[in-house]
Amino acid sequence: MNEGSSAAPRSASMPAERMRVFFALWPDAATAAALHARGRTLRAECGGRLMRRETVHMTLAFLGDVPASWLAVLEEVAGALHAERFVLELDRVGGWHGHRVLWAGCETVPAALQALAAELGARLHAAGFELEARAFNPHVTLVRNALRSPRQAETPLLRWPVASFVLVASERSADGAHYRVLERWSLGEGGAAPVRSRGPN
Ligand code: 2AM
Repeated sequence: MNEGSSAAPRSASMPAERMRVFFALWPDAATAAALHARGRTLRAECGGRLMRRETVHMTLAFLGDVPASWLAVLEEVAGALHAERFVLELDRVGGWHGHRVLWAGCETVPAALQALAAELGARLHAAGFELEARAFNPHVTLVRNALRSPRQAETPLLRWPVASFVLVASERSADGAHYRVLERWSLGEGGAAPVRSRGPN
C-alpha cells in the first residue's frame, strides 16, 4: 500500500502513528518451550544471543512500518483468507547471513503452510501492500549473532501443530524488540475459513 493512497487527510503537525507489524505463526507454550530448548542447544554449540522464549515465532509476511490506521485493512485481509490447519515437522537447523541468524526449519514445507503464505501474500499485494519479492523461506530464528553455524543440520523431530496465525506489532525499547500479538485468526479444518478469535490470545 502506498501512503499517497491513504484516504484520510492528515495535518502536518500531527504525524500519523506508525507500527512495525508482521503476520506470523505463534507457537503454543509447549512448542515455544521446545524451540527455546533447541535454541539453547544451538547457542551452546555456536555462541550468540538466544531469542527469548516468548518471542519465538515463524514469520509469514513482514510488512514493516505502516500507519496504525492501516491495521483495519490488514485485519480485513487476514479475515477473508481460506487456509487449513497443519503440523509443522521441524527437523532441521541451520545458519544464515554468516551465522548472524541460527534457525529451526523443516526439510519438507507442508503444502498447507506454503498455501497459507502464498494466499496471504497475494491478498496483501491485491490490497496494495508492498512486500519483499524474495521467496517465502519458513524458519524460526532461535539465536542471533552466533560465532559459527551448527555442524549438523538434522535434529530430532519437533512437531508444531498449527491452528492459527497472528498479526504482531514489534515494539522497540531500551532492552530490545518486544512483540505484541494484536489479533489471532483460527485456521479451518478441511478448508474452512479462518475465524477471528476474541482478542489477541
Ligand atoms: P528473522 O527472524 O529472519 O530476522 C520480525 O522482525 C520478524 O520479521 C522476524 O521473524 C524477521 O525474520 C522477519 N522479517 C522478515 N523480513 C524482515 C525485514 N526486512 N526486516 C526485519 N525483519 C524481517
